[in-house]
Amino acid sequence: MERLKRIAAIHDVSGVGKCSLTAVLPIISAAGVECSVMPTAVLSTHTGEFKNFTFRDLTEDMRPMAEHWMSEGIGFDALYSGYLGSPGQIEIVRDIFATFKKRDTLVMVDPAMADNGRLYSLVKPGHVSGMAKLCGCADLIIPNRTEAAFMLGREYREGPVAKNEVERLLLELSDLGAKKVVLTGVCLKDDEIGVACYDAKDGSVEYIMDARIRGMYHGTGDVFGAFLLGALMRGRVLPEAARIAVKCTCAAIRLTAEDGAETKMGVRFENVLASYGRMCGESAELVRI
Ligand code: PXL
Repeated sequence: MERLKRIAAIHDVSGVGKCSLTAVLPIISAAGVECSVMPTAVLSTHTGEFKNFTFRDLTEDMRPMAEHWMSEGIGFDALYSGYLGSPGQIEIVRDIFATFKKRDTLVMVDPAMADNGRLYSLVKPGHVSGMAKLCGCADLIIPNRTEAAFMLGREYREGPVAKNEVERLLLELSDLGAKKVVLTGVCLKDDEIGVACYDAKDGSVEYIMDARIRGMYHGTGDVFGAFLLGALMRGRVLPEAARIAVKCTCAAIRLTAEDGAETKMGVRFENVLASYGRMCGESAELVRI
């Protein structure tokens, strides 16, 4: 039997709204990969569109959790960070990467802090530069266009962008230190949305696009990141994993649009998990019961 891969997901728990760990955990599991978690905070909901949410900071627990994992000899095939509550947490995550990264460990950073031209409501000064530094410790980063603009000190413009502009962003993002970049929210034509994948090893750029559905759907960055990492852990190369992740994320958005649910409640990824599991798994791992 193939060894079960294990990743550590370092994100918050937003109780309602299907982002961060409530999305990452089921998706990574559906890929047939073990998902260990380090919750950075517990909130009643995510911070977008909801008001009066609770926020319990877990910064104090992060180093002791990592130390315990070390003392138990626990290792990970990938380390995946997402929404972090403060610049202090970003520093702790950098140390955790340095401690747990081995030769074959994939470090994936989603600098989850902004969307649609704006920083998330709790993001404070120092967060953007801290995230840019954290991206420098990663093998793969997956910013959206707003996060890319903030980290590079560039202006964010809505709507379609030219390929040469996307490719300049990819190069500058890679200069932060990560060899591989997947830029999300890329729109070349008005009716399409997708991602651009860059690999500094050979300079390759691949665009993976799907039909665009209008509206601002929450948690899509986290859902995409989890679909991507699960497929990577199951041996898919980056463009192939990105193709799976775009397909599954767009399918979940389409289902949400058809269902008419409030966009702040997150996307209907649940109905996509079975197909995703099939896309990730070789037949040998699809245990029939
Ligand atoms: O990555 C999305 C996300 C995760 N966690 C929290 C958030 C958001 C987006 O708003 O507020 C707490």
